[in-house]
Amino acid sequence: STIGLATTDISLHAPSQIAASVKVHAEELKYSVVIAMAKNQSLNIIDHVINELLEQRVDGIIVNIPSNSQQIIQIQHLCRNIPVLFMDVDPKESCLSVMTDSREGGQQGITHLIEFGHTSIALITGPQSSVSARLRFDGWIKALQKHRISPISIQEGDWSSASGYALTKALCYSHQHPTAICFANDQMALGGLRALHELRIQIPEQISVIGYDDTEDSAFFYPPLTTIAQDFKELGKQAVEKLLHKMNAPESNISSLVLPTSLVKRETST
Ligand code: IPT
Repeated sequence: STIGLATTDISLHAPSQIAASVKVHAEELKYSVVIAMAKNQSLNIIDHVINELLEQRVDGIIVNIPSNSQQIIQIQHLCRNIPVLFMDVDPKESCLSVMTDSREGGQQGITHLIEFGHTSIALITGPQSSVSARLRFDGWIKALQKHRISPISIQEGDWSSASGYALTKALCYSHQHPTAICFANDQMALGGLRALHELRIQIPEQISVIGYDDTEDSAFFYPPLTTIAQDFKELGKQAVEKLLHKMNAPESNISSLVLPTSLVKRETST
C-alpha cells in the first residue's frame, strides 16, 4: 500500500526533515510514500496537490501544508473515504492531527529571553498565511503580556534565511536597538546571525538570538543557536503510525497527538 504526503516546500529544512522521517517509518512498515509538493497555500494549489496523490491511488494522506478550517473541510471532501492526517493546523480543530504546540513553543522562547532580563525584544514572524507562524506569534505575545512587555518591532518573514537576513539588517539600521531577537524559525535566525556578524554586533553579548525548530544543522550555526526544538523524527513516526491505524481500522476513533516542544539552550542567548 501507499501513503501520500502532501507537503509545503521541501527545500525548507523543517518540512524536508518531516518528509524524511515519514519515508523512513513508512518503509519500515512496508508502505511506500509518494510526495506531492505545494509551493504556496492557495486553495487551488491544495486541490491540485491532493488530486495528484489521489490519482496515484494512495491509501491514506498526510498533509503537512498549513490548513485553516475551510481548507481542512475542502481536503477532507476531496479525499472522501481515504483517511487524512494533518500536521499544520490549529490544535483546536477536530480533524486527526499530529503536531507540536506552536503556541506553547512560542511562549517558551520568550520566557527564556525574559528570564535573562531582556525587555527590548524584536520579533520576526513566519508568513501569516501559515497556521503555525500565527500560533507561535500568539505564544510570544501571551508571554510578553504576562510580563507587561511590548515588542519593540514586529516584522514578517517568509521562513527563508534570506528574509531573516534582510529583516535583521533593516532592524539594525532603524533606530530600534533590541537586546534580543526572537525568530519564528531557525532558517530565518541563520540569516539573522549573518546580518549581525556583518554589522559587527556581538552575539550574545550585544544581542541574544533565539530560533524555533532545532533542525539538524542548528547546532552548527555560528554561534550554535539557542532554539525551541520540535522532534521531527518523532513527528514523522507518529504521523505514519496514526494514519496507518486509521487506514486499517477506519471505524475506530483515533485521537490526535500533540508532542511537546523544548528549549535547547546553546550559545546565542544570555
Ligand atoms: C514549520 C517549521 O517550523 C518552519 O520552519 C517552516 O519550515 C514551516 O514548517 C513550513 O511550513 S513545521 C510545521 C510542521 C508546522
